[in-house]
This record gives sequence, C-alpha cells and structure tokens, in this order.
Amino acid sequence: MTTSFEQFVQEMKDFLEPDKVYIMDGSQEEANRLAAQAEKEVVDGRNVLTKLNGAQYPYSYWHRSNPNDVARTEHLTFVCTPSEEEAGPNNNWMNPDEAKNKMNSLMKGCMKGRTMYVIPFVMGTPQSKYAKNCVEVTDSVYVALSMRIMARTGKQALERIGSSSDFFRGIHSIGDVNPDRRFIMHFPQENLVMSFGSGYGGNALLGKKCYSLRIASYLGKQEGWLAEHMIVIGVQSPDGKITYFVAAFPSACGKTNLALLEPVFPGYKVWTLGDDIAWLNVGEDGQLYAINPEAGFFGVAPGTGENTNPVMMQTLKNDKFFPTLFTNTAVDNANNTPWWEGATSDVPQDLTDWQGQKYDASSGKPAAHPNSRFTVSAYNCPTLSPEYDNPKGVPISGIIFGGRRAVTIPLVYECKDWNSGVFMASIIGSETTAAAGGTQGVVRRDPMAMLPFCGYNMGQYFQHWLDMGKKIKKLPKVFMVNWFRKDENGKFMWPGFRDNSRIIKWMIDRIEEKTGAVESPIGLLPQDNAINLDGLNISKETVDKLLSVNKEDWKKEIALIEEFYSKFGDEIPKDLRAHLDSLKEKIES
Ligand code: OXD
Ligand code: MN
Repeated sequence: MTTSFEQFVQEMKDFLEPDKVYIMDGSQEEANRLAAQAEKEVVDGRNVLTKLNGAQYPYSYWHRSNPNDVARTEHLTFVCTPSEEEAGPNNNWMNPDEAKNKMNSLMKGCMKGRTMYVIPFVMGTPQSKYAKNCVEVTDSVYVALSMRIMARTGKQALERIGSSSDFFRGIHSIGDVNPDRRFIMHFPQENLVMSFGSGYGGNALLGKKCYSLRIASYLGKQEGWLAEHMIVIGVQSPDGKITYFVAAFPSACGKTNLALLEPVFPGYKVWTLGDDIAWLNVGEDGQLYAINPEAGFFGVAPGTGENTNPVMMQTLKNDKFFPTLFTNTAVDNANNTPWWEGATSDVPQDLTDWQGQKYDASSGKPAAHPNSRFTVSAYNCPTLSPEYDNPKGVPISGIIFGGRRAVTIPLVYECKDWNSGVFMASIIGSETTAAAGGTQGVVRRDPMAMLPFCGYNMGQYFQHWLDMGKKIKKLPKVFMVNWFRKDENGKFMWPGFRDNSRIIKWMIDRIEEKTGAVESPIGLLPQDNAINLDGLNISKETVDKLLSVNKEDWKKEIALIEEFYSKFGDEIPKDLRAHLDSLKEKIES
C-alpha cells in the first residue's frame, strides 16, 4: 500500500460513505465524551453502554451484544493468501480477489447514517523499534472505546505514522450483526484486515487477534521474529532477582490468572507484563526479548473473583485510566455493579442477566455469558511491571506451554532442549472452551495455543520456531504444564490458581540449576520433593499421579498427533517428524 494516513481516511470515506468522520486523539476527555455519547446511542436494539456504579467500579460501563455475537467465529475467519498452501490447513482460505469482492459488496456504503471512527494506534510502546503502526476505521463506538483501552491510540500513533504509508489497515463495520453476512478476512500480503458483521472483541478490535497474532505472525516469519498467544510475567524471588517467562495457553485456560498471580511463598512476587499476546525478538545481545504489544486486558469474567484473581479485582476497581467496560456480564441491581459466576461465592438476589432479563437462578443457566469479558487498561493493574514500557522488552529465561487436559499430560515437565520444546509445543491438545463459538470440551490439537491465530501454514510456522532457536544465543528453557488433570472420579487433582506458583518456583530452580530432574520418555520430570508443597494438603500418591506418564494414554495421544501432522504433509519439518518417531519408539518400548 502506498497511501498515507490522510489518503487512507479519504479512501475509506469514499468507500464506506459515513455521515461523519471522527479521528480519535486518545485523550481522557475523549473517553468521557464518547462514553457519554454511547450511553445515549442505540445500536442493534440496545443502548451501547449503560453506566455502572462508579463508587465501586470507577468509570465502568456495561455493554450487551447481540446473543448471536458473543465469541470469535473461527468458521467465518479467513486468511486470504494468493495460494491455499500458504494459508495452510490450519486456516480457512479464500482467494484474495474473491474475498475482496465479497467484502466490497458487503461494505460499500455500509456506514451511511453512521459515524466513522478513525483510530490511529501503535501496537507496542511507541518508543520501541519492535512496535508497529496501525489504523482501524469502525462504525462502532464500543469498538472505538475498547481500542483506546487495548492499544496506544490517538496523537502518539499519528505522530509515529507521520507521512509514512507503512501501517496496518483495519476496516471494520458491525453491519447488521447478521451471522450470514459476517466475515473476518485477513490479507497478510497487504497488511490489511476487513471485518464485517460482528462487534465481538476478537472479531472487531482488529489490533488484537487479527493484527497482533495473524498478520503479525506472518510479518514475524518474513522479518525474523515471533508473534505469540502468550502472557509475559516477571517472577521476583526473595533475593530481588526477576526471572521473566512467557506462557502460552489456549483461550480460557487461566492465562489471565497466571499473568496476575499472587505466589503462595513469602518474598515472591509476580510482575505482570501481558495477559494474551507477546512479540518475541532476538535482542542485540542474542537473548530472546518479549514485549506485549497491547495496552489492556480483554479478560474472561466468569471465574475471576477475590479468591481466584484478587489482583484483577483490584485492577477492575482502579481509576487511573478509563473507562472499564463489562460485556455480557450480569448486573447486580442492588448496587448497579457488574456480576458474573465466580465474582462472589453467593449469587445476588436481584440480577439482570447478560441478555437484559430478570435472572431466574432456578433456570440452571448462568447469569453472565460464559465468555463475558472485561476490557480494562493494563495501567490500572497494581502488579504492572516497571519494565512494561521498556522499549527493549524483557529477557526471557523460560517458555511455558499448556493446555486443558483431563488425562495424559503431566502437571509439569521440562523439554530436553529447544527443538524438543518446539516439538512438544507443536503437539499440544486442549479441550475447547467458550472463547470460540462451537462445541465445548472436545480435545483438539492447538499447537503453541496458536491454531486459531497463526496467519500462515503451521508447518512453516514450526520451521520458523526451529530457525529462531538457531539465532538465540542463550536459549530459554521450555516447560509443558497441565493444571487440569483429573482423577478417576473426574475431580481436578491439582488446586491450580495461586498454587501454580509452586510449579513456577520449580522452573526457576531448574533455570538456576538448583535441582536435578528425572528422565522420562517425554522429557524431564521433577525429582521427588523438588516441588515445594509446604502448606498444601495433597498426598504423595496424588502428586505421583499428577506427574505420571502413562504409556497407554500416550499411545492414543500419538495416534492423534500423527493424524494432525498428516494434514500438513511435507510441510511438517523433518526434525519434528524425527522427534515424533523417537517418542513413539520410547512409548512402545
Ligand atoms: C481471547 C481468546 O479472546 O484467546 O483472548 O479468545
Ligand atoms: Mn487469547
């Protein structure tokens, strides 16, 4: 694309034909003004925002979406590369010309009678050489307000863009919120996304999954870096030393809880840098560095409460940067505060449910949608790392991968080296959750937790991971975890949440070579008593079960991995096939 910012805005005016154009400046005054306007505006039969109790949740608003528009819609999401092979079997593919024609016919003149919000934004701190310039146009004030929270928007972005034509273009309209006319089309070669018919975060906040993962993963392959579905944390030990980790989990597997963890051990502290996306670059010193390109958290509300994530509850009640949005939660009418399952242990008496109806607890249905969300600025987080805006990012010592698995996968193990880490990450399976439309609880392969987000052929993506390993001087250790293993009675064996810090501490001990490990067919397991379980009521038998490698289960797993790999044919790197063969041999011996 060769057009400047001004030319792009003009092109979009001509194409989308809005009544008004508003260019966002990113100021707090603007946030107040747009929020007040959104309270009055009715879209798709609902007020866009309803003000909540500011004394308890400062500057907070409630948003309800169309019940047909509550999650990412993977079957309507396309990667439009010139050839189908380039998009790979992991993506829905459409020929770019066909996709453009389809979107042009849906979007031509679609903003008549509406305002077009133009959102200049930077993904990453504007001072960073790793940050990227972007512009989204949208006709949704909810999207505009959300983008203000999730990215660095307005003047700082416009200054960075200047007269350059090198910026991502996102074109969004909520259209008539009709799933039959809903498409999220990615054009990696053109640094462009066109999205129509949905206001849901992952489909409409185009800086998030669409740009920072799908398009950015493609750019990362060209430019020699990685865009990953990962949290970023720094774990401080009592001696003051901070060890930085990135961790990848499929949606709704407790990423946000881990990103804001309060360790159980005195003297330890987790510093938060990101809860969803990390961009990984090799720094000048040859180490792997992570930045979080986002500026806010778009977190799953249900399950977030004082017991499970007290730091997030404080974040939601902070008032440094506003507004904070609650989408498809319920509302407690006694005090006009947002509520969701798990927010408090008791269910309030008088709730309005996520669809705006009086809640009937005997219905057996939840009051908040299972994928209801909060959108809150990272700057409101009391554990935000002082390094958050460091343009270099933070040096990574450990990479954690996980999934949600009732069986087979141990609580934790360490991969022997980088390449076996890439192999193990490439075979992750996880039970599906409410973050994407479709059946829940089915195990699907989700390599690196990136299956829905990798913007090109995953076979080539695996090769890119292997190639990155050759560029990094001091390779981080790679760990696999599964907080969700169940016993014969279907009960979780590991308490999870704050107790996950026990596992992180073991990882730090491994990184600092303070503890040995036990060889197993899949990797290195903790030695007896190496995980500090002080104060935890858990039997040795349960711990042994949590850490067991059951060959029969793994045989079944290998069959599923082979089936998954076979979809990619020759694109699977030889090295990973060799790892699979060797695993098979060890499991069958
Ligand atoms: C998310 C997701 O919204 O992964 O973060 O679905
Ligand atoms: Mn995510």
